Amino acid sequence: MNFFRSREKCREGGEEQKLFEVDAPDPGTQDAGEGKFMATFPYPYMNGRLHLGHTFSLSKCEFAIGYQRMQGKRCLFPFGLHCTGMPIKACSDKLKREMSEFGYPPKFPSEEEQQKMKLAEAQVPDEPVIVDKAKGKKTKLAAKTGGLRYQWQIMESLGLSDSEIHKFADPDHWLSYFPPLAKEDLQSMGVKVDWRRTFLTTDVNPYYDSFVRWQFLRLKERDKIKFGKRYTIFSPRDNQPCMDHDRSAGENVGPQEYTLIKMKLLQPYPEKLKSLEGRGVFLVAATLRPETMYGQTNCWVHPEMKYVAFELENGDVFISTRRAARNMCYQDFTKKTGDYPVLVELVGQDIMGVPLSAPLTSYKIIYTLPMLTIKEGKGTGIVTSVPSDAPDDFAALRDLKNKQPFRAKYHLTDEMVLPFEPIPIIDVPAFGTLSAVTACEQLKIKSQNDTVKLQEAKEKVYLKGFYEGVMVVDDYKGQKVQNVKKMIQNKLVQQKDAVIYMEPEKQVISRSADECVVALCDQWYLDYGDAAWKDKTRELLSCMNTYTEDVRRNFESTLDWLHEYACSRSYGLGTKLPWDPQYLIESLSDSTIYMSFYTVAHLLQGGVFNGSGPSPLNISAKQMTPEVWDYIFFKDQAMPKTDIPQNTLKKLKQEFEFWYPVDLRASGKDLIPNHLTYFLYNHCAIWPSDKSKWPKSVRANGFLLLNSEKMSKSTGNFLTLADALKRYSADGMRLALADSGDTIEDANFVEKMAEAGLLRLYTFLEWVREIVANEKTYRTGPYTYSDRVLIGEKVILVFEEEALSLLDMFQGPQE
Ligand code: ANZ
Repeated sequence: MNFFRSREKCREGGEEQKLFEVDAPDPGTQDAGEGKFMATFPYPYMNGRLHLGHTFSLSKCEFAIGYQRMQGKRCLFPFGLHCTGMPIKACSDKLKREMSEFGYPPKFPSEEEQQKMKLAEAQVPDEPVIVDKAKGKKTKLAAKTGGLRYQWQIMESLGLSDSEIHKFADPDHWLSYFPPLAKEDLQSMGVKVDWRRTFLTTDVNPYYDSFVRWQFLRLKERDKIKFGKRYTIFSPRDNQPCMDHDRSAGENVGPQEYTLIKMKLLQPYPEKLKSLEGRGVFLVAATLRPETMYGQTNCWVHPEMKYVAFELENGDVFISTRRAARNMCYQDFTKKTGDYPVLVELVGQDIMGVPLSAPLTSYKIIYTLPMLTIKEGKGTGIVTSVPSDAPDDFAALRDLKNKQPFRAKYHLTDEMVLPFEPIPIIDVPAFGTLSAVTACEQLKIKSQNDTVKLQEAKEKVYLKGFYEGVMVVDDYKGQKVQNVKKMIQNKLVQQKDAVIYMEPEKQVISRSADECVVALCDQWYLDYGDAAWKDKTRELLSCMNTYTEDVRRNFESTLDWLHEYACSRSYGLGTKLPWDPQYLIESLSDSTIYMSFYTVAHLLQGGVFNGSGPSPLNISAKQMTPEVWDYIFFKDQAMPKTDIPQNTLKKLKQEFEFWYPVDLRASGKDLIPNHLTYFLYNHCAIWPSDKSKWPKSVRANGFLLLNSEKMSKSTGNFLTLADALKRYSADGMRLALADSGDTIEDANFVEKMAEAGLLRLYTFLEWVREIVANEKTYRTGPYTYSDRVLIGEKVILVFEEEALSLLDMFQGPQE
């Protein structure tokens, strides 16, 4: 009985695989099927084995393909493997460094020594480490921070021996090692994949490489790719932009813009700053509310926080935290990018009670005063105070006014504090012209330590202030806050009283364990902010099935904020930009329309991952010119000039025409704000007027929990695909996957479910074996009435409408 042969047996015979090798029907032949269905899963990154999380998402394609096949459709499930980007190269470089420093096999310092080194490193968290690839010394820091483990030890934990590990110092080794394992694991799971179409990305595969170059040439011609200085999340250690895939923390975090208010230090300079006499020295405060600068009464510094006075390009001096200075030196503030010359190191108390001149406020002189809730990780650590509109500021100023000992503690005189009253600048309906004061009174806030109530007060007044607030200061009397915010910011910048400053919205850590900054970088970028392109993508979204409204809303909100996206980089693996080959195309940019490559991959590249086998249609990668790709992918193209025979070209085009568009793309929901949105954008850019090539549906699932807990390598609650197969067999695992969950909420793989499923299958198999073995002992002869009822019922269940006509076939000999 064929049905019960094991997957292994089928695989050995090659039957199962061949079953899923599907081509477009020959032209002119009547296709008996009910149409076609193509499902794709984002090709996984080849720096390790596939795990159960991958398996869960790809099972959505697998099950859809199974279902659609039963509907009689011609179904295609192709499966590529991604190698583009930084991590593989970064890991192989780490191995190289570890071997050069610790020998082969490496003798690492003991845990205790590592701990000490880590502590020593932690002393200088803000020091930028310049990566000098030629010299091993400085870069070795990169290999060690962020955990005690060395790359070598990580490889050991994958079960690799020393003699194998050293080979991974060559990035190409990763590309020959992991892809066959991915394929083997997936085959053991029995996925319905057409393996002839599998490929690797990067220039190790000249066919894919040529395809991506074609895509980028066309994007550039269509003005989708631009060049210029952009604010980008950047890793000083790696000396290049740090995109989502290259981060160990801070996914989807972008640059946050602040207005940096320059508060000029007045004479006499404090002791510590005497050496700067004669220079323009500014305390700089980061604010999101430039329109409130009319109401400044003082400037906050944290008495114990460390600050630096550093030199700007024009010779002026700024005072801020090191962290902020490090950001500024990548934004053209200082003479040399990446360098902020520190003139004086300070703590807050060194600059307490100093006189300042601040822009727009009616107080000619204001003073620095202490605030203990200033955060080190935000802005510059210097905060301007607007007690009329900021509850925190009002509470802190009132504390100082009410408590003489508090003033004395920080050596402040009464004149620095007592004369300063909140200035009415904005009228907020229901709160009046001193909204922060009103809110603090209403909530009975006693001091700056009432943090919970202060938070509530801020929530109350900020939103209302922004949407409904009206200016009362002379310059902008009667105008809405919303409308003047940008105008006032521009005015401050033009008067040189403020500058624009950027920093990551939240902390971003690169995979090389570096805290990232925002840098102005010359780069090629995809202009996802372009209004026309965005509108087209919205149009695509409106005709696409997202299965749930959640997913659609998620796409919509991404479209609202998405802007330029840097697509070039200088380190890693990938395809070179055709017109500027010093750059590589990064991993979220070479992965947007590659599903179209699947339709022809098996005809171009030999059945080997990187296309190094003989080409089935005898086409070399060199022959795949941009015009040939145009012919395959675009409607109504004339035959290109090429020595590829016309029939061969037609065959390629026909495969594409038959399989495209993608009917289903399934992935984790975390890819909606990046990969999946880029996927939509790029389909619009490449096929702007041929909607028949636009994706039909995207299905996004939640994360997979394992036995109701987060999957994590570090806690051990983790299963690779190979582990799961070993434990539960393909069928046990597949049953539990199907049962894990179907929505955008987190799904749950329950091991008991897999075991129970396996047991039930086993019992069923035993029962069948028994029945088959005892076949001889059963009643034979003509069908009884009951036999026919039973058969009839089965047929109805299986075929429903067609049942009646089919019943004739089961008449059998009459009683
Ligand atoms: C003037 C102002 C007026 C402010 C006003 C607020 C309201 P979010 O929105 O959380 O990003 N700030 C800046 N750096 C800070 C730091 N290191 N620690 C604590 N507070 C800091 O906060 C931005 C606002 O928080 C900034 O805008 C600044 O106060 C303060 F009616 O400036 B604001």
